[in-house]
Amino acid sequence: MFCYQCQETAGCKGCTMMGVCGKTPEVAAMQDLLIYVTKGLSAVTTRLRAEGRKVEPQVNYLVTINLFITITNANFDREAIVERIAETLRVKQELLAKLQERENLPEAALWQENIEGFAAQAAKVGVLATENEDIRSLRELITYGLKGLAAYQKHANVLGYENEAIDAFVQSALAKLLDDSLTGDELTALTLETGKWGVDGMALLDKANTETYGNPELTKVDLGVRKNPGILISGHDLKDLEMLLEQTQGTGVDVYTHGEMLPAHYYPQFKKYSNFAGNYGNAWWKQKEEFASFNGPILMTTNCVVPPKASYQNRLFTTGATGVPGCQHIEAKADGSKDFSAIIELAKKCAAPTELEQGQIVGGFAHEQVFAVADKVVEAVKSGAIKKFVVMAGCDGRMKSRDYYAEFAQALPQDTVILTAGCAKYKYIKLNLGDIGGIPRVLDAGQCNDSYSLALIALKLKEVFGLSDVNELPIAYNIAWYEQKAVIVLLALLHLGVKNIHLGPTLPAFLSPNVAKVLVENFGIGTISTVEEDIKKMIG
Ligand code: FS2
Ligand code: SF4
Repeated sequence: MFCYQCQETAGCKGCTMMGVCGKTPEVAAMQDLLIYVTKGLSAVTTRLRAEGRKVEPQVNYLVTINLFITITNANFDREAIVERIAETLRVKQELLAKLQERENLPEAALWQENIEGFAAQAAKVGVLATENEDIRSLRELITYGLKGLAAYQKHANVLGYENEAIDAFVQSALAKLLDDSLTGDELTALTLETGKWGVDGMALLDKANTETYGNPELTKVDLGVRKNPGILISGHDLKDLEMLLEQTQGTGVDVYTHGEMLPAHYYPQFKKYSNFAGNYGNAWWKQKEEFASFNGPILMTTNCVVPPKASYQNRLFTTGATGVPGCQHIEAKADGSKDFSAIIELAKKCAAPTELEQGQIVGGFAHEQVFAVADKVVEAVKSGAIKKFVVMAGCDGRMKSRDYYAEFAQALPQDTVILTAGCAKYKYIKLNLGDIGGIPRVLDAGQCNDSYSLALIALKLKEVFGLSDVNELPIAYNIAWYEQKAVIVLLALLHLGVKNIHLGPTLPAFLSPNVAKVLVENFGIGTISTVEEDIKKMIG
């Protein structure tokens, strides 16, 4: 196996024996093959569109779910991935038959095998199949950006929001990754174009979320526990949460959020559920302890899943793109609805959660909530009460080096405000960093996709202050990354013209020295050093 798609990759180079995340070589091989056949399918759909034919939404969904499944910590179930490969080959074969012109299609578009032939082909089509280090780096950078974009597309799609142009781009870009004639410059241009579509994808999801559930608003979320048995729901899928809340009404079972599901509490629509009890625990990597002490069932709607301990494996359920062998997977019915009764019945037999902490988290500072207090914010900047904003969005992770982010947040001067989104927030959101004239010093916009809100807030401030360039704002970017959704967020920020982003705790292993040089020279991308040095560099 060879995988270097996430920040925790072995030795900051690549996982070759076993994933640090727990991914086995067998699962890695099938994920490589799933990407390969999805590129092949995309070459066919791209040709169909060029011939003026419509590609059905179901085919677009197949591409997005396939990409999503291969994101770090989403799916560890080899059999489930094998099924996806077989299904993708079946759909591709049908579409191939509709093409008028089959000449010059890439090999991946024509490759067809039964399950017995999967392992041999997987060994030929992994990341290292591209020999040139820089071309490989650009191809993977684009692939990872597309995986992140696909995850956001999937969430928008389940809420009934579509943008065929994004699907067409994703598929045409996947097809281009099979084209050996593309130069480094052409792939660099495609990387930046992926960022443009990343902005569109996040805008679509923002519209889907806010039109369906209302605009996030200032909210206090309880961290303690109640006396009823509970279900813990994690990941990013708000539709799954809505269905679970509906189905638990009147059952005597409470629902708690974990990890990236915390920001669901900020949406007005979810406040009507009296059994929506609060947030339990922290970021994804603390699952093993926190799922054990939760006592009740856990529903993982997306990554990040940590392969479970035996003590709670029978309480862990997966759905959507996630999968863990030995855990029950809840599939959507044809109309998109899901039956969570098995989870609810199990919850009724479980003890209430063991309390980890008490208190509250304050959040809900997505674009509309910040715009609502824009006058106050602008006044605080003008008076000098706020000297700088620091965007600290992104991901959390288990490496000790990430303690840097908690220390950095604590070392920031009192006249700075942290803008955050994603699970990175767990490093400092409970530190009681205070407020500036009623404005909390940590403004949480929501999930990682809500980094889009932070970009809108920056653009609004640029407008209010009459600036011509977003980089003239008193904003520093100190972003923590882990998996591929952070890649699309980064490419989106680059597309919006944001420069001098610090990316840590390490730069991606998939950036070759030459590709990293292009990012440094054109966008001023850098990484982190020590808290003291970085405070000097970023805050001055
Ligand atoms: Fe955190 Fe994991 Fe949000 Fe990532 S829970 S690292 O999936 O997308 O951020
Ligand atoms: Fe390694 Fe990350 Fe790939 Fe898992 S996702 S195998 S930890 S690089």
